[in-house]
Amino acid sequence: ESNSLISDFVSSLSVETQTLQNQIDELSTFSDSPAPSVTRILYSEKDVLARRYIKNLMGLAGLSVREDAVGNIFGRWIGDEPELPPVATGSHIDAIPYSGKYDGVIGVLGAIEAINVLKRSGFKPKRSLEVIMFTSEEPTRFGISCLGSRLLAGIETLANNLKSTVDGQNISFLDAARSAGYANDQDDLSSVFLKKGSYSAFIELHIEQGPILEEEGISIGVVTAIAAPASITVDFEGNGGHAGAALMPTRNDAGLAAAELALAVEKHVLESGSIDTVGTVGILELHPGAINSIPSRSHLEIDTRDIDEKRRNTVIEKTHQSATTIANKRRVKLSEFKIINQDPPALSDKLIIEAAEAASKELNLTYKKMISRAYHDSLFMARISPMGMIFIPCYKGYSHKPEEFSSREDITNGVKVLALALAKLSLN
Ligand code: HGY
Ligand code: MN
Ligand code: MN
Ligand code: MN
Repeated sequence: ESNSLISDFVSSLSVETQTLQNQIDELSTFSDSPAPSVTRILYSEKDVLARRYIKNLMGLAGLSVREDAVGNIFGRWIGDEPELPPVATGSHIDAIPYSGKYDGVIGVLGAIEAINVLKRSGFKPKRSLEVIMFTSEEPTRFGISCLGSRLLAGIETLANNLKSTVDGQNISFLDAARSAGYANDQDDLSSVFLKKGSYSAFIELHIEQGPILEEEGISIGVVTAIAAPASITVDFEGNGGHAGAALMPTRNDAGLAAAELALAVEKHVLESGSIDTVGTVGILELHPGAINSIPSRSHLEIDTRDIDEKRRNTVIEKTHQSATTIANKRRVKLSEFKIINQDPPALSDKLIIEAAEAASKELNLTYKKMISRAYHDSLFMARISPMGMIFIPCYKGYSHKPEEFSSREDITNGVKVLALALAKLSLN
């Protein structure tokens, strides 16, 4: 009896794919770089327009909308037992420079559509269902990844540091937040903190940002763990000088120190002995940046991750040693070696993994358990709630570049699995 009920319910789930695709396309127009790339930086005018777009869709879905002091946006579908901790889902819509239009967006627009799918099917939630649009998952403006979800997870040091944090144009975090209409009445951001147990489950839908699902022809990824991310900023200082007149033995070239450290990062990552260790120098700036002026200052930002936290920390230690050795050898000053974040990995909750697996099976979709090498807001939601993630394939695993793409079919599958998993978790 219940099996046929379930199969009737499952077959009643219908996604308005064209509408969702139109929304993905429309949201991507709120960008500071030309299509097909997307650039949407925290609290920028395009970010504010995109936020308004999301709030409007939440309203149309019948959700009650609230925003917190840093602009995390919550859309809640009140359930029959509203006093129980709700089930939450969500992701981010900020986009790093010249990236794509699916990273994060699938987990926000797709989540709102999953709510609409359930409403259209006549489903009645027991636990309320809440869609969260997290503020600033990307580190672009203030150098801090998952800023909104770190605050929701109650990270005090971050709340304090943000009072004195400025961006590359020397605009303070609080001024930037206020320019977007947030943080008006307070410097104290602890109002953002959520208590542990605020949600009975948090599950995020996201593109894989890797090639595995597409290569293996599998429709759904059920994430079992999220790799441990870390980021470091480094500054070197030398004398600089004239590119023609300063002879080589007299130089202390901050640019070459940076170049040597970048290669040292690659060396320390490769000597970890595991394919799961990665390291990237995505930012390398030289001052004054003139062809005929020896760099007097250099600034690098290093991103290193591993599913094994100890191995990742070894890379950080070795990189610090190399920075000191290189500075001495080249007679430059290591004026900054600052670890911005050094986070542990997070494990998904068994019950949420099971809900995503059961949903995939009932929808006759192939699925695979896998780790997430990219970080997500789920990494920090895991500190205050049982966490899980659902992946959909993306073209050649491309992400953080304009060629990022997921097919309508894969997006539809992901939204259906999310809707069914949310229904199961809501009735728990
Ligand atoms: O970098 C990351 O892992 C995420 O996509 N921002
Ligand atoms: Mn990203
Ligand atoms: Mn993302
Ligand atoms: Mn610096």
